[in-house]
Amino acid sequence: MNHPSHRASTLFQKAFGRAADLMIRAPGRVNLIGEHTDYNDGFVLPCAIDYETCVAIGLRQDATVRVIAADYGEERDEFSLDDPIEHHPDQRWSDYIRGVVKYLQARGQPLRGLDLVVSGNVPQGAGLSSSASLEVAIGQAFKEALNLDISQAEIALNGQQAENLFVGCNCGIMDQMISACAKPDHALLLDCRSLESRLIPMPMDLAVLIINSNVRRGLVDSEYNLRRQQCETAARHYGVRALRDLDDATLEANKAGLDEACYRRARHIVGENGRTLAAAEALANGDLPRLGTLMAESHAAMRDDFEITVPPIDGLVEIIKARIGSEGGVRMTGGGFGGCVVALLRPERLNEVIAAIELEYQARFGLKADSYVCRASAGAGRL
Ligand code: GAF
Repeated sequence: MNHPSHRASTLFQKAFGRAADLMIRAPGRVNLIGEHTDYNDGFVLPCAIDYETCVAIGLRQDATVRVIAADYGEERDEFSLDDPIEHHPDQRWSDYIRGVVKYLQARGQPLRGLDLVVSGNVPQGAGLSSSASLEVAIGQAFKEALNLDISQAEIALNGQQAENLFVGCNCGIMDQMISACAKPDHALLLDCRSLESRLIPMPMDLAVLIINSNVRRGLVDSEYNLRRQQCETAARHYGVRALRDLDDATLEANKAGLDEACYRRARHIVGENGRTLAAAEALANGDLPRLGTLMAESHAAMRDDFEITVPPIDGLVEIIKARIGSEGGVRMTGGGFGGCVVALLRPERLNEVIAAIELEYQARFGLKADSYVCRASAGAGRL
């Protein structure tokens, strides 16, 4: 009843006095391993989740785009495709729509106006890519409604371009790619340089548990940008195009003269790329002990070398790890400084793990966590 597709279609009928012509959805994501590797041309292993942004769409014959944000007090935006697309003076959510449309136009896509109602249930500010799912949803809406000749990868790149150049957040390509290209019950091993990917089936007897720490994320953008700069500094120091091209031996042999923090950032990236490739194999083989070890190493590197975790997140990982044992793994997921932890575990352990979180997390950190049991879902498409 309260699903975003229902909210969007009901509001469309109420606001525009007719039924929507079509509906589309685009999911959020959880990254299983491979953190901050995407903008270093490296590897990531995300899956889409069954939390999504939905758009109810009405066709128009003119160049006007009208949008209603169901979850933002039904605020409205309206702009014309015949005028240069600028920022909305005070509605930040509008930038995601306007940016995506602006760059679709810049790619030479033949656009016409649409009526859109948007609603989503991806937790916002939790590191589960609510922004990317919105960008991809809008790109997909135009693709499906106007039969645009545009690939899913290009929808993703267009969304990233909007986020980088119009919204002003310097993200990599992971979130938009998984939202646009995911397949149900699979994770996606993505090479962020070539954009080649390999689908990795999720074992049937493996549950995906996401726990939102509900830590208010501060300084995310500035710390994110700082990590990017430090990685670029390290790549320049080693004389490689991106840290993707650095190996362990060179990392150690040529570190003299590199700032200590930049060296540790590079050490995380080099290790994380190897761990991500190994984790894809472990997942494909259903090797949960190996997967657990790799996820633990990933978390430790994010905590000690990349320095993007916070104490409540480290605490959540400890609480969960103690319950999972060697049959699965747990680590922080996403950009860092709060947000979520992801655990891969046997379904029969879910109740015990969730109960332990409820008991121990609040007692230790004075915060209440939210747990989501997710299914690896499909990428953007029609509903
Ligand atoms: C955020 C960014 F948007 C991604 O591109 C990625 O860098 C991630 O942080 C960290 O792995 O989600």
